[in-house]
Amino acid sequence: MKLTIVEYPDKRLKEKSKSVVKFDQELHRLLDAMYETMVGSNGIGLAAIQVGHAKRALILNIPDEDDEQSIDTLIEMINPVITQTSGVTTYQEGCLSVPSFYEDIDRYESITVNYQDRDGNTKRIEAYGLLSIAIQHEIDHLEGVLFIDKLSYSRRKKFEKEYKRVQKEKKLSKS
Ligand code: QAP
Ligand code: CO
Repeated sequence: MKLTIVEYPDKRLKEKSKSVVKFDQELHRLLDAMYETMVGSNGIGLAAIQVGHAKRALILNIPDEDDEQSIDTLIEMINPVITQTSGVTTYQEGCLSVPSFYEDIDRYESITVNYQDRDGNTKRIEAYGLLSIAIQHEIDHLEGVLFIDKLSYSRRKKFEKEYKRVQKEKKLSKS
């Protein structure tokens, strides 16, 4: 089932998500619905809070070297924890919860992440490139942090102005 994406400035995006303790059918249904929602919105990453569930769960679907995005490249992370970081990199990020806005954000270049899969099995991944950036972006969602929260004061002001203008235009085009 395709779910509704929570959009900024909805307060739910500031919530800190809770650890998952039950790896049951309810969790599996949520993850399946998140996948459908992400793919249907042309996203490459989605955290549970973006569909209104404050659970430490996220999914990623980064296209591979052949630029193929499919169920094969899907990664589901439950209760992820970054255990190692190195280097710094900058990437122009966007977010399904902040539509039509993109800004350069600094992230760690590579990270090691411990997490659980949908059945509760412990996993570890070493990530670099776009996958590393996407994981950091999604883990921020679990803490109630958006990429726009990382902007300098002046860029944030510019964002608020631009975003309000676009929201107004959207409303007008609907009425
Ligand atoms: C997070 O972002 C991310 O504004 C995932 O109109 C960001 O899937 C990972 C999207 C940067 C790695 C690098 C955004 C789709 C999708 C939009 C997304 C839009 C349509 C964003
Ligand atoms: Co996001």
